[in-house]
Parts: sequence; C-alpha cells; structure tokens
Amino acid sequence: VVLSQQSLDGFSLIKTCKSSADCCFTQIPVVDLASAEAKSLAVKACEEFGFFKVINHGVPTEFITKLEDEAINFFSLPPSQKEKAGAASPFGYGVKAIGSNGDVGWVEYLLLSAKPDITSRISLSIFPENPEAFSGAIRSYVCAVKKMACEVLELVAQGLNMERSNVFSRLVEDENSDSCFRLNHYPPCPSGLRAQSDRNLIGFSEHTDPQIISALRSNNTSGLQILLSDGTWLPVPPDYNSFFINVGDSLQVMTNGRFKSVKHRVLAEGMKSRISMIYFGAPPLCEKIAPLPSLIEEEEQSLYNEFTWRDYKDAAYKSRLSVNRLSLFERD
Ligand code: GA4
Repeated sequence: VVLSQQSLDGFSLIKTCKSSADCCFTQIPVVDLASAEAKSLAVKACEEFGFFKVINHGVPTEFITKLEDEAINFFSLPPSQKEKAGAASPFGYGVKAIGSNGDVGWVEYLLLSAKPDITSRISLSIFPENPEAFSGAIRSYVCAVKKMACEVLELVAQGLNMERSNVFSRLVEDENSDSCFRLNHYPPCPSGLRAQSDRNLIGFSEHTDPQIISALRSNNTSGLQILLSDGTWLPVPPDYNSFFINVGDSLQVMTNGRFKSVKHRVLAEGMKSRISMIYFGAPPLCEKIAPLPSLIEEEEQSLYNEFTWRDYKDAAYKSRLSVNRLSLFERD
C-alpha cells in the first residue's frame, strides 16, 4: 500500500468545524519541570485534561534532531525498502492499516519495542550496511524520553501525596516493562481535499492510549487534537521544542478515575508532512493493575476490577481504535 493522492478508497473523512470558535478559549496546560509548582500543575492537568505540555524537559535537543533526521530518511525510502522492517504485527512497518481490526488512517509508521534488541534487529533488516545510525538514534532518544516520563510520573505521585514517589515510575523503569515506541509519518493531505473546508481526512482516528503514560513530540506540524470533557475537540498547537504528555488507561485505573486517559486523534489537514514520535510507558506484562488503595477516597469504591497488563493489552489489541476498552474492566 502506498498513500497517494489518487486512491482515497477506504479512508475516513469527517465533518469538522474549522473555525474552532468553541475551543479557542481553552488552553493546553503547560508544566515547567524546573518549577516549584510542577507537581500540583501536573496533577491538575491530569485530572482536568489527561494531557499537558512539558517544557524544560531535559531531553537533549541533539537526540531529538538526530532521530527526526533519521525518521525523515526512513520514510523517504522506497516502499520495498521500508517493508524490510517486516509488517507491524505488532512491531514493524505499517501503512494505512492501524492494528489488525480494520482501522485505517492517512499514515505510515514504524512501531517498535522500547527494548533495544528488537529495534536493533529491525534496523539491521532496513539498513544492513549501517544499522547503528538508526538504532543508535532511537536508543538515545528513547532512553532520554523514558527518563523524562518517569520524572513526570514521580512528580504526579508527589503531587498526589503518595507514600512512595515511585509507585508509577517503577512500572515503566522495570527491566521487563512492556513499553513501546512509534514513529508516524502523515503525508500532506491531498490537494483536492484541502480545498474542502468542512471535511477532514483522518490521520489516526480517536482513541485513548492503553499504557500508563505517553510522551509525544512532532515536527512542528498541526493535526493533533484532544477531546475535552464538554465533547469538543481542541487542536493542540504544535511546538517543536516541547513534549506532550498523555495519561493512559492504566494510569486512569491506578488513580481510580481521578486522572483521565485522554481521547485524541490526528487529522491530515496540512500541506506539510507531519512526523511524530511517541514513547508509550507500560508496565511488565505480568504486573497487576488496580486502583491504589490510598487513592480510593472515603465513601468511594474501586471503579475497576484488577487485571494484569497482559489481560488489558490483549483486550486492546482485539478492539477497534475508538472503543472504550476500560468499560470491560469496570466494576459492576
Ligand atoms: C494506541 C496506542 C499505541 O499507538 C499502540 C496502538 C496499537 C497499534 O497501533 O497496534 C493499537 C491501539 C494503540 C489500541 C487498540 C489496538 C492496538 C491499534 C489498535 C486498533 C501501539 C497501542 O499500544 O495501542
């Protein structure tokens, strides 16, 4: 499959209000990791939006630019070369199809495990002459972003007055953590469609992330939107130098619903290619996920049944993107 201007068969178009008059009053919360208020602001953002922007994140700029260059280089290869990564099932290269349950998007991507050996193997199949440039760039980036994501998890644990500040971060730091990493390329929206003011091509349709935390950045291109609690979609203004943090389903469960796992989507709207890179911090497969007792308020009940990350991941991979997977684990 190649994404081309000619064949739009099977892609979804949605009606959107491009003026976005209803959402221009809402601002994405910003958390400065170096500030004293970081803990409380991060907790507030996780409760209200399940989403915030992080500045002073400490991820070296050179790791970011290096990986972005490598990603552009990878996506510029001929299809036959990209396919050498193997089909995304789950790890590998994918075009148009997302997951294996019929979801499609105006996107091509590389889905990788955060474990370096799997990435090295895939890199070797794509670049047999020099696998290290690509896998090395991914390794350095993923390591730095994981550190930042764990810092954010420690901050929110402190902000929630947890007894141990590593309650969340230890799961992602565990050597058996099931974290993964994704590079997405959204080609420019076909010109014929760009002209239609009230229709948008879906790049990645609405979903929540099943993991604990996701850390995303992009090449300064718009398209990402988050769903607000009033049901409106808020476009996220792009920012090359910042990271965006998403609360995942597992963190929603551990906080007994206090933090919201944010629904988000990407529209292919621009004339520019969008490149995004997302680190998904996950627990080990055998880890039990349940609301933490200290976060179940008095007179409140646990909202979810306990499950292992393996159970949840299996359920997620069997479902369509937009499904509310957590409802399967809600307590009756
Ligand atoms: C959404 C978050 C991550 O991108 C991802 C996605 C995964 C995939 O692309 O294979 C899923 C999706 C994501 C949730 C539901 C299932 C699985 C596609 C899909 C239809 C890598 C993940 O972990 O879950």
